[in-house]
Amino acid sequence: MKIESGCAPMVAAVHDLSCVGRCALTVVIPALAAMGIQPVPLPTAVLSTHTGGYNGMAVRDLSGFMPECIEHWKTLGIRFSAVYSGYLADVGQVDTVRKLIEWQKQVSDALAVVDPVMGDGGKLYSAMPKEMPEHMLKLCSGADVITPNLTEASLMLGIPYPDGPMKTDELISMLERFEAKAAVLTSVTLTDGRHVNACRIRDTGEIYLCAYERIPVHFPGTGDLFASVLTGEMLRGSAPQEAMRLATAFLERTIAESHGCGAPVREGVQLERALKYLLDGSAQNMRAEIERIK
Ligand code: PXL
Repeated sequence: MKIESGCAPMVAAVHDLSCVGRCALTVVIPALAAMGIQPVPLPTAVLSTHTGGYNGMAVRDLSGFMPECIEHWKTLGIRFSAVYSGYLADVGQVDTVRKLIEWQKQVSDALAVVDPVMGDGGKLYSAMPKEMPEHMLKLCSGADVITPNLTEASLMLGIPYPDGPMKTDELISMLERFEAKAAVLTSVTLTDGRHVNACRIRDTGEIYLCAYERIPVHFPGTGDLFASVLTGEMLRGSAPQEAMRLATAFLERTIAESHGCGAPVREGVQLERALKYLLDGSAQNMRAEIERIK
């Protein structure tokens, strides 16, 4: 899908609004906007902070608000170029997103990007309902692009989280179990020592790897930022593997520049400094190699 006219394409961004900690809508909105895309948020919940590294959050689940919001949009005849979902606060929201995608596929052939945000480090996020993975898997099956990390992929497929580096064959068979048109799996360590993101194109069976230098610090929100840049780049007309390459290069740089800046890790990456790379297009020139392995 190309950006054809001077008008910015609209993306329905279905994520939570975590006030503190730079994740979900607080990174999705600026990243998409910097790439020339109008983000239209559909908030799934409002939280005083994200749930990784803070306790005692104030939370409002917006499951009731979401369908009302969509009903209003229907009366306005809004057309999105993409529906892009992330953290859902309750299993009932999965159905709301499914219906939003169905509607937008009908009226504007929207791209459906599902980032099945549920966990990291082999575990579900603390506030995530235990039964979310099975529901999220169904949502992923109907998507054009999915972007699970290794934890989320393992949870959805009902297999143990790999406790060490993976063989390429294991990675391939994992990717082949997803039904989405393109599956982008993030944060994989291979037995040859490389850290990679991987992408499989369902219809051709092609699989691509993009290696990056891993810094041993885990900033929250990096998955959200990755999926946002990938979505933005696909709306500029790039293939999933090329969008993965750009998102990988941008995240590698952003994490490197955020590391050691002195701010607490739980507050996320220094996005305010990195946004310029998306605004001026220099992220496009950042080096990252893609390798086709199948
Ligand atoms: O970055 C993923 C994310 C999104 N939303 C909430 C979270 C997290 C990760 O911890 O807690 C509320």
